[in-house]
Amino acid sequence: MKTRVGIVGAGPSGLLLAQILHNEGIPSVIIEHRSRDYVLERIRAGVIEPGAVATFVEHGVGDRLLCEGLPHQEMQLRWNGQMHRFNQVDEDGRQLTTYGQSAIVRDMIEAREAAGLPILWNAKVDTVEDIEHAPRIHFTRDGQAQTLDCDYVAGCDGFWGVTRGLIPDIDTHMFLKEYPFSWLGILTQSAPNPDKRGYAHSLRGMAVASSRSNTICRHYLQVPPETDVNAWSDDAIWDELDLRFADEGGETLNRGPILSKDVVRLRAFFCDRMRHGRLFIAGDAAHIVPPSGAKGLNLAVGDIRILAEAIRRHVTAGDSGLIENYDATCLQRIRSTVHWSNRLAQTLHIFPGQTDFDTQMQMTTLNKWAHTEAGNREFVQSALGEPYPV
Ligand code: RFL
Repeated sequence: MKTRVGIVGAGPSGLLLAQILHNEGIPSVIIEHRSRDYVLERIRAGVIEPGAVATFVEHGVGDRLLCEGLPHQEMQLRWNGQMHRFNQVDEDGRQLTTYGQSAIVRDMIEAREAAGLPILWNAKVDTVEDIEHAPRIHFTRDGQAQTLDCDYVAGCDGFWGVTRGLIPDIDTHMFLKEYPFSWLGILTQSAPNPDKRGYAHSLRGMAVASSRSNTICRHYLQVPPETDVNAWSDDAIWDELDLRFADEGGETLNRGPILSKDVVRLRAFFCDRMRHGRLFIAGDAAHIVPPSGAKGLNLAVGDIRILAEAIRRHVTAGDSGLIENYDATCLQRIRSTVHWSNRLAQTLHIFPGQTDFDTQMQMTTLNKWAHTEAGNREFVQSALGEPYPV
């Protein structure tokens, strides 16, 4: 098999890259380890920056997002048992949109299938040879070893993928932080509470209440890192959410059947080398941010815009400028987004051994974001995301 761009992974990064390349008339093949159903059912991101929404719309996969996405004009953050409303619309009217990542992934898979373009499901990439000159991707499908020859390889295979490890000395280019806690997440069939949303800073640990639609919610609890999801009964999860969201009004969260439960470890990492020869890594393969910032998918969109444009310039005009500057261009946005996400995580969570002094410092930051003009502007701009360089 042969193509122009071999894409490893059918997550949001790989699918968006394939879509943009297709619109530019550049052929690609996506190789995905998991089944179509597995990829469609993976529950993840929900908060999308205006620049990412515009990117999906511009490339023909944003119609449903525009119709069904929920505008997100304010965020609620509570501490000391009091709710504070944060404006999330800037002076140009830009705002965030809530739309599940699985819905975006579905929209992009359906667009690709409607165009009759290839996604190889259940195909695990093992390695890539001759990365510097004529890349050949080796993968296993249905127990059979196969290869794909291409001019460029896009490593869109997430944090646990193989492509990052193909960049020489990558360990010395990686910056990693493991947070001393996890998030226990639940997907529930329940109506959102208009005044019990957003983040709760509580001495019991942070909590999040968010909605996917008018009948489906996604809530999280900060829990110790090695938490067994089965150790928490459904009632215990609801009770703990209510304790962390407690305020004077006494309102509790609307309860309903818990459709799924999971625990994710919080970490942040990025690497300052994202390219080797004709291999480029993007999205979660190159960086992870703690989910409190809701930035992972949005960062991936930034990388993919740059990568697609770099390949387009090289293919159509032989211009290798952006290819050579791929990591430096991506890193401008990555560094500041990792910085913001880490700051938010440090301010919202309760850390082991946290003292009253530490808690006072967190509240000073929260008060500044909520109640000063400069603090609020910083908060809104960081939440809405920086402009894309390309
Ligand atoms: P993905 O989504 O991990 O996809 C990688 C794909 O590569 C496949 N793969 C392979 N395929 C072939 N061969 C191999 N050897 C392979 N190894 C792996 C995998 O099966 C998979 O299909 O990475 P991608 O595309 O870069 O997308 C990144 C986003 O998924 C991620 O950043 C977001 O989900 C992060 N995130 C959020 N981002 C936001 O922008 N807004 C949010 O509100 C938001 N909420 C979240 C989140 C992530 C969360 N978790 C999972 C910690 C909430 C949570 C709880």
